[in-house]
Amino acid sequence: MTRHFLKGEAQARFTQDRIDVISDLAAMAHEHDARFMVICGDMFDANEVAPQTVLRATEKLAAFPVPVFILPGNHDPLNAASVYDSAAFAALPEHVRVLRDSHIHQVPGVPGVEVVAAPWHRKQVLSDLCAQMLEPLAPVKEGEIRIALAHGQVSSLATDHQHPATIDSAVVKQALQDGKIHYLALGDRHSVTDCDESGRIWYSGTPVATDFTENNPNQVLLVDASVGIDPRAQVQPLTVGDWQFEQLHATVDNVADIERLESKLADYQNKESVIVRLALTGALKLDDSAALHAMIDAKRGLFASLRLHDNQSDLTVLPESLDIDALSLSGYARSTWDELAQTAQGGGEAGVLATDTLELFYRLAHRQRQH
Ligand SMILES: [Mn+2]
Repeated sequence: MTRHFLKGEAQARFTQDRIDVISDLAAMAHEHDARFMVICGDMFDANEVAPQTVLRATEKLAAFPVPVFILPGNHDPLNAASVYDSAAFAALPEHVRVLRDSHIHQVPGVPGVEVVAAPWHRKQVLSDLCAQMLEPLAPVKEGEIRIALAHGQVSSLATDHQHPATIDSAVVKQALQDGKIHYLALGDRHSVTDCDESGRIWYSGTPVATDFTENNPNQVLLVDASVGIDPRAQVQPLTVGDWQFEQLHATVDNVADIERLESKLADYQNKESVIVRLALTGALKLDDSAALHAMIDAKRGLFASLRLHDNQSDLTVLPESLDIDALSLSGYARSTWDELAQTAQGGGEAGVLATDTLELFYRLAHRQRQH
């Protein structure tokens, strides 16, 4: 997954961590004595993912200590270009299974437990694949357990109820009541979400955070069905990933505000895996604005990414507020400064440009004086 705000080593680390999480999950499966794992779609961002990523991911899947079931989602559907038809997947051992149809699959080594799935065959679908999977199912035999896997928006949470691919919650609830399935594992939403009071319909979120919009990312769900999944599955979110996407809102009007922001930034742990987007509002004197930008520049290297979010920031710089004599400018530099200051006070597009130039000028002159 390429993130435009991640440069060089941070991007490489992010990509590798998203692969390494498979090994972390394997260790957790072992630690918690999980009997199998399900991945509910969008394991890959796209079918056109780098071959290196596929190779590295499949090698880790091959080493997984328990069976793994993979559901193709809308980002990695089973179309003509499917990543799941690549040589790397063809070479995987039997215990890693891509769910290509809605047949019932017994879980190897776990008698009486089965999975059934609704894979995506194209990027866009125009029907409720989950309802289609559930419809023909007979009730599960006494004492057996059936876990269903589906991908997409569920109607109880959907903002777009009219979309034909929306998973109808009522149909799922009926299937649970009829004993056709015991639990629906959902993918697509990157936030851990308990979708129903029955506690048997969950999104597991994403094991590694990928965006600012996610709630509860970096999780995986441990679902305990061993004591009979009725009346309520025991679902325990476990933390796995450690990437953080943080949008930091702050008002900065003076030096004290800048110091407060600096100490907030200092408080982050594992900064190399934290992506910060600053949404700043305020009116700063020119020298304070220069100090703010110098502070951000100085901290930037600590973080995976640290930048001002232009769309959500509203910083006004007050060029006339600067005590120019403090800079001891003279001659050509002084006359250039005065000219820029005049343009800045004229406002408009030229004024904004002149203010930016003054700020840069100030930072350079200030730095010069410190040396
Ligand atoms: Mn999806």
